[in-house]
Amino acid sequence: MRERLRSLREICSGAKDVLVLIYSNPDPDALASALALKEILGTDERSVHIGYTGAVGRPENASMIKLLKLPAARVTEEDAAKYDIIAIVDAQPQFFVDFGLPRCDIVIDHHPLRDRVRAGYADIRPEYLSTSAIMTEYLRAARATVTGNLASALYYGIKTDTRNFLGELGRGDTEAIRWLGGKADREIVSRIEFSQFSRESLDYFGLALQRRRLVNGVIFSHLGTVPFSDVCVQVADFLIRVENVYWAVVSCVVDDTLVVVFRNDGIGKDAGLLARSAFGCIGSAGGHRGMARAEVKQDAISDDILLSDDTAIERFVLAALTKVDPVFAPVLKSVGGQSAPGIVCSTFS
Ligand SMILES: [Mn+2]
Repeated sequence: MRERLRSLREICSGAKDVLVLIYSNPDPDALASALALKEILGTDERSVHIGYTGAVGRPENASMIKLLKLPAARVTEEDAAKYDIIAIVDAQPQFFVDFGLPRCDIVIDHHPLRDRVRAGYADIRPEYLSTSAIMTEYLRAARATVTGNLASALYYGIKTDTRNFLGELGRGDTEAIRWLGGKADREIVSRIEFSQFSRESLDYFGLALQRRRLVNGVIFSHLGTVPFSDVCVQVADFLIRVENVYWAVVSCVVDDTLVVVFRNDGIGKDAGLLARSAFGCIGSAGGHRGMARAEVKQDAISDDILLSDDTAIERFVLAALTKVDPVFAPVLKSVGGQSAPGIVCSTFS
């Protein structure tokens, strides 16, 4: 670690402005890792800024930023271009699809390596479940001051990425958890954890329950227009936990996009395949066996089906699903829709 720390600092020698960049919407592991890197690289002569390319979505992430006073802000491509050094944490340059990276000097991440990373300094450890655990090692090697806030951020970052320490923890993760455990402020951590739902989201939960269709273990609910698709995800995560439900599909409309979120009980089903087969040829769709998501723009849907028409969208979504899997047919029937023969999207998309 000493050697790594030395080369990491060497890359930054002479740099006055460093940007720690988080790809897309900031999540706890990325935020905590960025804060740790700021602590390691910041000096009297060098300022380190934390920026993200997306937006703060989930209420617990907003609450983490607020409670831990995290100095993170959204950055544009133009902003990023002004820095001497750009460091990426919890992501790799190849992940950046809708953001033109002006440069990339440092990469510290735990995701599997997708492609060779071109950066002055790269530390990628797929055997770790979080970047926060890697950053904890840097802090320890640097003998840096770890405040209660920084320890809490890292502890929560690991907790989130390991799904409450339940993942297959490696030695690095376990050691970081042990070390941070005594330093993190448990009260702040639980306050962040208990802000999972925004007050506004309660209205959509109400709507979701009212509009739910539950037939033979398949539950479907269309929320109509919502401000953020996160609420759609939260409702789906909730509905799949209902007894004897093995498929939960929740749809909503955000701006000009229909979002469909899939969850199942994980037994002999493939949510990603279903999403791709039903919507892959008219929009973007994908995911894992247990959870998936599809997004379809209004332009890709025929003119007589408007995203603002809740009944038409319910039938449209369920008809597309029924074409792929007949388990959705009874739900489609319950909304007055009819299954029509049609082409199933390529399952290889
Ligand atoms: Mn992570």
